Amino acid sequence: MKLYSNEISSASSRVRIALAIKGIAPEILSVSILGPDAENRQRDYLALNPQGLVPALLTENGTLITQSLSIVEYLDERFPQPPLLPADLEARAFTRTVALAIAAEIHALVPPRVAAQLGSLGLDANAIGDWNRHWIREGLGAVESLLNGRRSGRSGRSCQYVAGDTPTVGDLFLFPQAINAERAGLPLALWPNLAEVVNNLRAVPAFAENAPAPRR
Ligand SMILES: N[C@@H](CCC(=O)N[C@@H](CS)C(=O)NCC(=O)O)C(=O)O
Repeated sequence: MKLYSNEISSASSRVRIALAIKGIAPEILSVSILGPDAENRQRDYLALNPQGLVPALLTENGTLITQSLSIVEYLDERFPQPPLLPADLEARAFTRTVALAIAAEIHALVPPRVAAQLGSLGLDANAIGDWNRHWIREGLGAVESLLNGRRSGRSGRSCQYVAGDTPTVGDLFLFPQAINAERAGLPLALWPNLAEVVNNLRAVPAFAENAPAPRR
């Protein structure tokens, strides 16, 4: 397998964490995503992945799988141990809810292509930073409420990670987004339940070693 990825990309980080948890090391092909010459917007990459995004996983059969949640679930079904989805049906739904609350409601509003478009409409770097912080703060505030309900809900006991005492897909999506929130100037102390989960994840090597790199 080959993974098209970028070191600063939080969506790529989700997949790299999943691969590390599974103990799989495909060839990693770096695709640049910033600036006018970004490789993800070049004809060659668009011919492979018409969405022009990373991550993308090329299987041994030559099939390209895009969208981080699809890639993570493909890896989980193909390499079932250790599982990235909880056995409990409601916990499975919950961890996917957290993943999508991040991928669809936060990340989709703050990637480089959105910043570039805002810039072309006249927003300066400060205004774009405010835009990013707004959506991250609002989105992670909602995730905090979800985690609060989950951790002190029906079972009455809190769990170490998003949906239990082993990391699941929601953790793969939460961790990179939380790291980027801190880098954008939003301290995790704003969200105590989320901060506790993220601090637990920092101690897991698969997470610590595959966090998105800072932008230079
Ligand atoms: N929903 C996609 C999002 C992928 C995505 O937006 N990736 C970013 C990097 S984190 C990217 O390729 N950005 C390029 C751009 O915005 O031009 C997924 O989960 O895989």
